[in-house]
Amino acid sequence: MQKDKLTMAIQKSGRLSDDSVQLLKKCGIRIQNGNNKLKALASGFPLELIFLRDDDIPQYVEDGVADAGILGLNEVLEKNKDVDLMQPLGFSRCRLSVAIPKTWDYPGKEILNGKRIATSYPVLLRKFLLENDINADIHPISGSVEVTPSLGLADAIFEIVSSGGTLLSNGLKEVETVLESEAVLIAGTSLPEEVSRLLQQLLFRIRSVQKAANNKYILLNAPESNMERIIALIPGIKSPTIMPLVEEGWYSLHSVISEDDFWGVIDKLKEAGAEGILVAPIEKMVT
Ligand code: PRT
Ligand code: ZN
Repeated sequence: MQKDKLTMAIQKSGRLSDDSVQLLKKCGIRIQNGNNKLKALASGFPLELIFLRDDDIPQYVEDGVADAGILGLNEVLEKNKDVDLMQPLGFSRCRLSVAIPKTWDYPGKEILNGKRIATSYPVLLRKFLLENDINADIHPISGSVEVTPSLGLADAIFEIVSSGGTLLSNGLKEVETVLESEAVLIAGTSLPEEVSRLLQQLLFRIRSVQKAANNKYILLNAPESNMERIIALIPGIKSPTIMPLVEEGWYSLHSVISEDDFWGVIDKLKEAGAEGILVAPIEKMVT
């Protein structure tokens, strides 16, 4: 039977859940019966959701029970299943780092030789140690990794760090960042054609939402004499829209500007004589 829906696994409850649902919402997709069940149908897109622990998502996608899934890159790489990485999603950013007691000196990675390192990411830690020719003991542990050095169970740890607060309150310091992670969309490696087409449609919506979040709509008034200089600063998607003002020799310019360039460009626009600068968010951006 031909599949007429995309089946996607998202985290049932945890750090990724709300942002995953919010992302779908921004793509015009709503979940009909909440996440208190194992499955839910979505409206606004032919999508069925399965709610799982993030650890289980790569296996479900590899097995084809789910066509796609949303989870942290850290977990995807740790599980090392046969899945395709389709799209970084920009939320749940964190890093996977080595941390040691803050009283230790840290001349370099080599001091990890002979040490016991506790982690909930043994696969990624083993890879890091091998790549750096370090011979250390890996202590796999599933939670509260940060307390293991003070309990005498480990010398160092390899764990997720976000604000760094947990390390600090456990007397540890971060010494090596091994992986920068964020939520990603993964997919099965051999999806049926119809499902693959639906996945591309969903990716198109996600990328439009992401582009919009990275750009702002800008409106300003500019004197005719400086028009070329101002256009060069905010060239927009194709070119800016220019409309004459009632006041002779003045124009209104509408364009799009990247969030990253924003403050640098605003100063230059003012120097070039721009006035009445308005900046507005963009909800969706299709280019
Ligand atoms: O139940 P389930 O298995 O689904 O969830 P989980 O408990 O395994 O995962 P969850 O919900 O805690 O995290 C899901 C994903 O969020 C992770 O795989 C990461 O990709 C991402 N993420 C982002 C984080 C953090 N930030 C984070 N701060 N995951 C965990 N932490 C923990 C970390 O383990 C450490 O104990 O927070 C502590 C450090 O935080 P700071 O801010 O004190 O540095
Ligand atoms: Zn988990």
